[in-house]
Amino acid sequence: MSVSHRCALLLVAVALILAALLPTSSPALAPALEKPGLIGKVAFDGDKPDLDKLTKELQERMRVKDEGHCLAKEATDDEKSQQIWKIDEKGGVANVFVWISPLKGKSFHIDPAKKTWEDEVVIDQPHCSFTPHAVVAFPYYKDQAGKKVETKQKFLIKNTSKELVHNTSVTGGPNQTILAGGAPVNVALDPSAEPIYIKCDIHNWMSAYVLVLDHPYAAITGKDGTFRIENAPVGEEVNIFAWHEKAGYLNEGGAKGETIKLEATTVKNFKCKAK
Ligand SMILES: [Cu+2]
Repeated sequence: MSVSHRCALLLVAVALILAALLPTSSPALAPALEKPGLIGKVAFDGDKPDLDKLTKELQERMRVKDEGHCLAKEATDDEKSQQIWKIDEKGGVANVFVWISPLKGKSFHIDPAKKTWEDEVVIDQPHCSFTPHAVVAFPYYKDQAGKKVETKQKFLIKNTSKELVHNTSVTGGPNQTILAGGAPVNVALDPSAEPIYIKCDIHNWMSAYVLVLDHPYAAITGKDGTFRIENAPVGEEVNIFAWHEKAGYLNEGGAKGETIKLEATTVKNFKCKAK
């Protein structure tokens, strides 16, 4: 074989290897993946809501109720902005819950050695917004014998404000006044089909959401709209859900979920429209 033939064969081989390595879905939409898992992005689709108007309306309510604390210099811009829509300049939608569930009659095998969950999930109210606005809790799961196993994860709602009193009301959970710097409320909830609404009865614009699951396969989109669920059960068919507090379900099938098969790396993107 001539040198030029060998070079040509080598080039073809390199091209084939590169083609095999490149993912078929759009990699630009997905965050970097350290371990195998489920990744993707939620992107806004259509005309964006008037976020400045929503923020102005919120700040007016804050000003009337308690300007000094709610609009304090120390409060972050995020706390002083409308909480419903967090959309970045590239259309990434934050605070979207993405999770999976086993198909009917099946269950996930949870391996505590592959721990991805936090020991403590905390929502604070340092001024007049809950922060963070959206969290996932994983209080317990069932082992292969069907026995309930506590993860010992704590879900706390606290009030580190200097002077504000908040009344934390969790749908189906505690409804409790927390004084400034007071003892955190320990929230124990059972797994729910969709995120649970949390509000403050004193500042009635304050809202947050918690999704409670009996497995750890859930994520909340970050500022750029991307999410990552690590250690999801590869090879299994599952139902996937994506849910935004205003737009509702973004997946096909709505509350029933959208069935997908999990590969070693699965890219699943969603579009989100204003309602
Ligand atoms: Cu409050």
